[in-house]
Amino acid sequence: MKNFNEYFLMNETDVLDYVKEKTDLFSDDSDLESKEIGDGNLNYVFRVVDVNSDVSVIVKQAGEVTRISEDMRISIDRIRIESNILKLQGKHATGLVPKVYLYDDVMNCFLMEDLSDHEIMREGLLSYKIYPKFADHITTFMVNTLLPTTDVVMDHKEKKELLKSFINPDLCEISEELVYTEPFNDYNNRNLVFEDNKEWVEKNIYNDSELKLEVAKLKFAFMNNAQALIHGDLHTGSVFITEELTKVIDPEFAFYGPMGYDVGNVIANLIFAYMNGYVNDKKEFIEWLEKTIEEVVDKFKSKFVDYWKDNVSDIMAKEAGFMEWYLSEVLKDTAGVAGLELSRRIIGMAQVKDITSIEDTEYRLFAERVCLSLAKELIINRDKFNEGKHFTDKLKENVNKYSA
Ligand code: SR1
Ligand code: MG
Repeated sequence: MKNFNEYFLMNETDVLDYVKEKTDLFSDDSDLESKEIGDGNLNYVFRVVDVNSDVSVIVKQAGEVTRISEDMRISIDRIRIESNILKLQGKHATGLVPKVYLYDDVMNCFLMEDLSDHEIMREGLLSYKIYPKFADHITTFMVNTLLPTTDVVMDHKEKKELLKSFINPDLCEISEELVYTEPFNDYNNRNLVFEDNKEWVEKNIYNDSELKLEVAKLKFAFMNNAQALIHGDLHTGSVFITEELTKVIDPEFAFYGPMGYDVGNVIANLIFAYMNGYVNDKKEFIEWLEKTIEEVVDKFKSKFVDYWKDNVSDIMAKEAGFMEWYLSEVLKDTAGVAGLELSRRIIGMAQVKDITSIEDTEYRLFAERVCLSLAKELIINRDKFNEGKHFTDKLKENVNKYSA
């Protein structure tokens, strides 16, 4: 048996020895099996189960290169960030994230609650499943994890300490490149544009200088607005879900940034599911998504206001009109980021199955152009999206435009 005093990348067998050595979760007569189940772009995820008792655990380990590309070397410190933020989010939003059992700074891994009775939300959405409680759960998660980490609520010195411990340069660089830069110029020559859409993207995205100026403004806000401790990658692949329960996972991109980054990501990824449902004629599904997109915005706003009123601590933040101004800035960022996420998942290197699984070329082009045209409006006119309906009206307007 290997010892675990020096870092190496574990395989399925190593993980069995690891959990026996490091935890008392399993009894001596346990019969353990392990399987690598990770399907993300970065890390390795193992499920270990005792076939006799059904007790199980997840082991997540960071490798020194990413799974999506061996050329991308990123700090394995991301696993410390992920396990620490999960613990913090568990305090602020109890029941909405998995429990963390152990963090190991040598093996750069952590152990957490197994959620195998849940399903990755993107997969469920690809089977047109409806999750009636999602909007309520995700807005509680966002308000309860974002607002308490701001200067509005927190002691300012404590906030700065927290900010220091969540400095995450490598992962931020990935977002700065993949979200805020490459989709608009392909300067690293690794965008994955659907062949039949190349000319359209060239003309309508790469050559639109008004759009690129607005993206530049958003990029510098992402890098400089240390507003809240954000999840940093809140798409539907970062959510484990059932009809009743929602658990947010994979916060390795967490850092102090603009809170609209999280809200905008949620909205954009619901729009991808909507477009997939639309081209596959799933009426009930897209009606639920339309309502859900609206509720994500509107419930976020009302819960934000309630949380603010109960918890604001900074004396200047209590000035009349300040909360309204602050929230309108968050909503502006939300719209801008929704537009960025819609763009980068269609043009950039990290794509989403909701769109890439559309086999019919005409439908795929339709879905892509609706998303990209909507994206441009969200980015350029981001101050005009401050209610849920503003998002769905524009979505439907673009659907109608390209259906014609
Ligand atoms: C190199 S990682 C590519 C993407 O996967 C993650 O989930 C993030 O969204 C990142 O941008
Ligand atoms: Mg992830």
